[in-house]
Amino acid sequence: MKWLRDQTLAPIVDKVEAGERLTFEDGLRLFHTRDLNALMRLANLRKERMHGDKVFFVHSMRLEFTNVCYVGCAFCAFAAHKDEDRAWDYSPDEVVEQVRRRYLPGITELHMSSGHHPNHKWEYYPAMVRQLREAFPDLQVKAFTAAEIEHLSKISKKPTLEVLRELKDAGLSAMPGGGAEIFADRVRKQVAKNKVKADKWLQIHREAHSLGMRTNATMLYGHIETLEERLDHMDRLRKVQDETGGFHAFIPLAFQPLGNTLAQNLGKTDFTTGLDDLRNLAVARIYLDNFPHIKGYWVMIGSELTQVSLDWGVSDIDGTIQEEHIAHAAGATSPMALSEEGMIRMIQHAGRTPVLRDAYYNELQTFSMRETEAAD
Ligand code: V47
Repeated sequence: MKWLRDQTLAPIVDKVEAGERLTFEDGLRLFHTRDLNALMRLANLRKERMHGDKVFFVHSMRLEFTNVCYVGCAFCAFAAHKDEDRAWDYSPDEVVEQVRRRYLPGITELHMSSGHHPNHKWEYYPAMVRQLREAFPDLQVKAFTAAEIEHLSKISKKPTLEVLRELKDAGLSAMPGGGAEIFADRVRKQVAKNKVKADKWLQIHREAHSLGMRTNATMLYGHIETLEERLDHMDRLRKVQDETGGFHAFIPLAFQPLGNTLAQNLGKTDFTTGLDDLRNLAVARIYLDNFPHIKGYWVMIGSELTQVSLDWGVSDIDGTIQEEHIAHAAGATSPMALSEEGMIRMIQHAGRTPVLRDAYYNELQTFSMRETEAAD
C-alpha cells in the first residue's frame, strides 16, 4: 500500500476495507499512529459506506431548566449553588414559557439537560415533559441524561426502568448522551466521583433501549484520561450497542478548561488541539462500527473544525441550538447558535449533502448541490 506511511496499519486497512471489526489493539494502534492521512481515509471509508456523502443536522433548541446542582463534578463550570446570584431554576410553566419565547418555526428537537437539583420532587419532571408536549405537540423532547435518571430514581424511590417508563409515557422522545464522562474508574473517581457509576450509566441506556427509546452516548476527553481509557470507553459502548442497537450517535465532548476545579487543579487552561479532536472522531468512527453516527459537536470544537471533521468520519453535526450554557460556562468560544442556512452552507462547502433530520433521525429534507447553487 503505497499511500500508507505507517506500514504497521496495513492489517487494519485490510479489515476496514473488508468491513470487519477492529480489536482493542487495533484501536490503540490507530490512536498512536502518526499517519493521520491514513486515519482520515479509513474513517471516511467507514462513514461513506454507511451514509455516502450525507451529513445530518437538526433544527433544535437547547434549554437547561436549572443550573442548580449538588454533584460537584470537577470539570463543570455550569453548576451553581441554589443561593448564588447566577443560579436559575424554572418551574414547568416557566420552561414552557422559555420555549415559547425562543420558538422558531421548523424546530423539531428540544434538547434539555440540567443539574441534579436538591429540592425538586419527582412529580416536577414528568409534569414538565407533559406540559411541553401539550403546548408544543410537534416538539420532540430529548432530555435527561442517565446521570439525571439515576437522580430521579433516588428522589422518587422508583427503579430507573420505572422512571424511564413514566417519562416516556409523559412524552419523552429520546435521551441525550451526557453524564458518561470517562467510564474508567481511575478517571471517574477524580472527575465525577459523586455521579452515576459507569455500569449504572450503561444499564440505564440498556433500559431505555428496552423501552424502545433511542439514546446517545458522549465521552468527555482532553483532561486526565489516557488514550487507552478513551478506547476502553468506546469499547464498553460498542458492547452495549451489540446487545441493544439503541444508540443513535456517539459524541466526543472536548474538555472546555475554564472556570472549573479540574482545570485549576491541573493548572491547565489549554483547549484540546484540532488534530486530537479529529483523531478522536476518526478512531471513534472506525472502532464503533455498530454506531450509526459519530457527531461533531460544533459548540465544543468550533464550527470551522466541525466542517473539517466531515472528512474524518463525522456524519452528524447536531443542531442550531439557539442557546447553550454548559460549554460556554467553561470557556467555549463558539457562538451560542448557528442558523439553519449556516449549517447547510457549512456542509455543502465541504462537498457533502446536508440532510435535515429530527430527533428520531427521520430524514426531513435533503439539500442537493443544485439547490445551493440556486440559493447562493
Ligand atoms: O453531561 C460538562 C459535559 C455534557 C464540560 O446527546 C463538559 O445529542 C466539556 O451531553 N467540557 C452535556 N464537556 C452536553 C451533552 C451533549 C452535548 C451535545 C449533544 C448531546 C446529545 C449531548 O457536557 C455533560 C458533561 O459530560 N461537560 N462540562 C466541560 N467543561
